[in-house]
This record gives sequence, C-alpha cells and structure tokens, in this order.
Amino acid sequence: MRMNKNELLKKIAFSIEKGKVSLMSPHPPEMEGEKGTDELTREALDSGIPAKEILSNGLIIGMQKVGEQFRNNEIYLPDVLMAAKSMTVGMEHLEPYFKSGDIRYKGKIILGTVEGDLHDIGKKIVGMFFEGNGWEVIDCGVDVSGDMFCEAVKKNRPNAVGLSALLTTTMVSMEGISKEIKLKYPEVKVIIGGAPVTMGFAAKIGADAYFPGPQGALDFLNIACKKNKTG
Ligand code: B1M
Repeated sequence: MRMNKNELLKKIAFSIEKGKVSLMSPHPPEMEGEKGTDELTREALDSGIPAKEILSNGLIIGMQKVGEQFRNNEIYLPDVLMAAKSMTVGMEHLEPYFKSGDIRYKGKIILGTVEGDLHDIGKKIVGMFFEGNGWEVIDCGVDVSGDMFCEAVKKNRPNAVGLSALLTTTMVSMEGISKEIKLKYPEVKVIIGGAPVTMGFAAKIGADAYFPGPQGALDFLNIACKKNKTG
C-alpha cells in the first residue's frame, strides 16, 4: 500500500535518524530489508512532494533528532557519521530540483566551512538554495583557511563570501578570515552562519551579516547585489 505524504516524510526522518542509507545497506541491523533514505527520498519526489518540503520536513527533522541524541550521549560518533551519510544520499536526489533554470546569474557567491571544521551538510543546503534562486555558487568545501578564501575571491571575483561553522572552537577563526577578506577585497560582502554563530558575533568580528538559515541570506544577497549594480 502507498504511504501518504506525512508517513513518507516521517519515514525519511527516521531513516536519517537511524543512519539507514539504502535497502541494501546492512546498518542498522534491526532495519535489514527495509528501504533507506535513498529509496524513500526518490519515492517522495516521484509522488510529487516538493523537494523543499522533503528537505525541511524529512531530512532536516531527522538530523535534528540525531543532534539532540548525540548531545544527550544517547548515540555515538559512528551513529552520527551514518546519519550524515544517509543525509548526503537524500540530498543528492534533491539537488537537481534546487538548480535554477536561469542562465544569467544574479551574482556569484563563494561558500566554505572554515578551517578546522568538517561539517558541510548545512553549507551544502545553503548552496543548493542559492543556486535554486539564481546565484552562481563556488563551493570551496570544508576546512578552508583565510588564504584559501582569498585565493578563491581573486580567481572568481564574487559579490559575496559565505562562511559556515558548526563548532564553538572553529567559529572563532571566522574573525581572522572575515578581516583578511575585508582588508584585501572591501567591496566583497562577508556573511556568516552555522548553529553556534549569532548576530552579535557577526557584528563583533566585522562580518556584514549573519543568518540562521538560507532564506535570510538569500534576501540579503539579492538586495546587496542590486544596490551594487545601481551604485
Ligand atoms: Co558534529 N558536532 N562533530 N559531526 N555534528 C555538532 C555540531 C554538535 C553540536 C553535536 C552535539 O554535541 N550536540 C557538536 C558541536 C558542539 C560545539 O562546538 N558546541 C559536534 C561535535 C562536538 C563534533 C566533533 C568534535 C565530535 C568528535 O569528534 N568528538 C566532530 C568535529 C569534526 C570537525 O569538524 N573537525 C564532529 C563530527 C561530525 C561528523 C563528521 C560525524 C558529522 C558531520 C558530517 C558532515 O557534515 N558531512 C557531524 C554532525 C552530522 C553533527 C550534527 C549532529 C548535525 C549537523 C548538521 O548537519 N545539521 C551536529 C548537531 C546539531 O547541529 N544539532 C553536530 C543539519 C544542518 C541542516 O544544519 O549545519 O546547522 P546546520 O545548517 C543550517 C544552519 O546552521 C544554517 O543553515 C543551514 C540549513 O538550515 N547555516 C548557514 C549553516 N551554514 C550557514 C551559512 C550561512 C547561512 C546559514 O551563510 C553563509
């Protein structure tokens, strides 16, 4: 029998929570023979659920639960790794649905997770969102130093650079990176985001803006870029 929308989204969240990648994956043993995020995400798309809804009400909900359980010491790092693997497989299905049909981009942004930090799921989501809304995204990956960001700016001449950090220990490096970019390229906007980052922190380190999620960052880019064009 076909699952309804809510059941399917709940199942996707659960398959992230449990790190069940696909039907064939042996982890976790108690879910042997069950569909994983791979099949469930495909099924959700095929049944007409919008990609944004699958992301927000399926994949992200599952990952939030993983975060809570990890914080409460109910699960361990290998479980988080399996959840991240499962999330990545789901996002791969969604990615084409976020691509913009625009050939003329509104502008260009460089994205990266700052040095010392390997968390990239949130940054990838932000990038997908930007691309889907007409921005060219150059993703420098994870563990990106100030010099690497500046090199990318020199090569690509973007309108903005977006820094992501998920650790309280790595968010501090945003200050040096932001200052280095601003010193060399004062016309380039620097925006920051990631779970531990705040508006106050952005102001303190001299970044142009902070956003808790992709939508605010996108609105900022659209306005800032328009102002630049009209002088
Ligand atoms: Co790690 N980890 N992790 N981890 N991990 C956290 C961040 C943690 C909060 C878990 C916890 O304790 N509850 C904790 C940090 C504690 C702290 O610093 N205060 C933590 C820790 C401690 C660690 C390790 C140190 C664990 C260890 O080794 N003992 C280690 C560090 C490795 C390193 O980076 N050097 C580590 C490792 C990992 C994995 C590799 C296993 C894996 C990452 C896999 C990957 O990314 N490819 C992982 C994961 C998955 C998590 C949690 C569970 C989930 C993160 C995530 O993907 N969230 C996380 C707990 C949590 O966040 N609740 C945790 C889903 C994602 C959609 O949200 O990334 O917040 P998020 O992105 C959002 C917004 O923040 C925002 O928009 C996104 C979309 O809505 N956003 C931006 C993000 N970037 C933005 C940029 C913008 C604008 C908005 O503009 C430029």
